[in-house]
Amino acid sequence: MTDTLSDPVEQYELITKGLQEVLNPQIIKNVLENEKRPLKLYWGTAPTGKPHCGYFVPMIKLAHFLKAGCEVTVLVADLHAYLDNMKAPLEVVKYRAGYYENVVKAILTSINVPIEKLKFVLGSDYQLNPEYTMDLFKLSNKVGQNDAKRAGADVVKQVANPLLSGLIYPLMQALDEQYLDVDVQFGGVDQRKIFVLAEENLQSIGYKKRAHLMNIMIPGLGQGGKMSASDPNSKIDILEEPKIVKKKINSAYCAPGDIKDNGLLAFLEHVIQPIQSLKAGKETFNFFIDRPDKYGGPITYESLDQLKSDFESEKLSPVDLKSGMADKINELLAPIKEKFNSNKEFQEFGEKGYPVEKPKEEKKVKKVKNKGTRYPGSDKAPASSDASVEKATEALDQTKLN
Ligand code: STL
Repeated sequence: MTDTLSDPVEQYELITKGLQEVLNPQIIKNVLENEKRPLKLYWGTAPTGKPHCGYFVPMIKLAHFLKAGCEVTVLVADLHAYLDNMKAPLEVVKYRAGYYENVVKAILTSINVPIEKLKFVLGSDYQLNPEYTMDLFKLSNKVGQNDAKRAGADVVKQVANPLLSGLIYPLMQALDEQYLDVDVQFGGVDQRKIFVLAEENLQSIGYKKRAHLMNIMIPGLGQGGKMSASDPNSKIDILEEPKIVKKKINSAYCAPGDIKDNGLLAFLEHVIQPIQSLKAGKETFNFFIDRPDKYGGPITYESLDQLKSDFESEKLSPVDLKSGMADKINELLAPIKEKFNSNKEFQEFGEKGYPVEKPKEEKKVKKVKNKGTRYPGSDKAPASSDASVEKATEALDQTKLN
């Protein structure tokens, strides 16, 4: 795993392997082929809720970037976590940032990726400097409110009464490319609109346009696919207990014979297979299912296509797929949990970053009697305002995140 590639064509191939989209590939090719220097690249993450198994996906790409000889920076965007509707309140954000750094390092180490060359930067370490502030003001005189709002639409939590912070967020993310001195920013395809905003505006304040690399978003465990902060069953925490992993996998949506809308098969394809291939140094797949004898007995798949085709023809049942998946995920999480258990600082970041709240009394949402629209004093139709429902849902979401 320590050997890095030196041929520009091979490097480009590995850098872009498995991605959904590449914007401005010529910027990358120029660095590799003409400037002949290591490509500088960063991935940003905002330390909000606890990281879940979806984090394996960008980690696999960080492994590729390092193997391709890139200079890789991980930005722990603490101020962004605060600017996103205060998902991370200021009192806890520095612990969450420490927690995220430990999680990223633990995941990478668990999949045999050397992390000595990986650089970690905390957003607030440079984003509060006067030069950065001045650039933010300059950019705020170039980008319109509507464009800034649209850029953040897929990333910043959308609420009834949007805060100004949601407009600052994308502008700062654009500036980060300059201040982290990179050629490329990498992120999920949910970042696309912010990436385009950066491409369209950095030059107006005298900085160069960067290339952008985008990963696919993997679906969650529920039907219809998305991992959702407010549905704990849709995702598995990086430090989840084996029993809970089993329970969540067992309740995952997994229709017999349907290989399309299936979060488990997607996880096999986009996480398990790439990790096994990374570790082996060649394309590999190995998946053991401890199937009861009466259903055909234990089986090992050495090809994902074979597994999928058996699932599609219902030779492999959801129950058996789930049992193999739960074992595999627990195997994946075991070394990460070991790191956590043997590292006092990591534990402290977890406790202080995500303090366990005393069970709160159910918040009472004031019921408004539906008197219709024609009683004295009524000005509008709605009996219960959308805003109050939004607020109540938000309060619930927040409790789950914390
Ligand atoms: C999230 C979840 C996630 C990634 C991000 C935020 C990215 C944040 C970010 C902030 C500043 C940057 C780059 C990226 O410069 O998976 O809530």
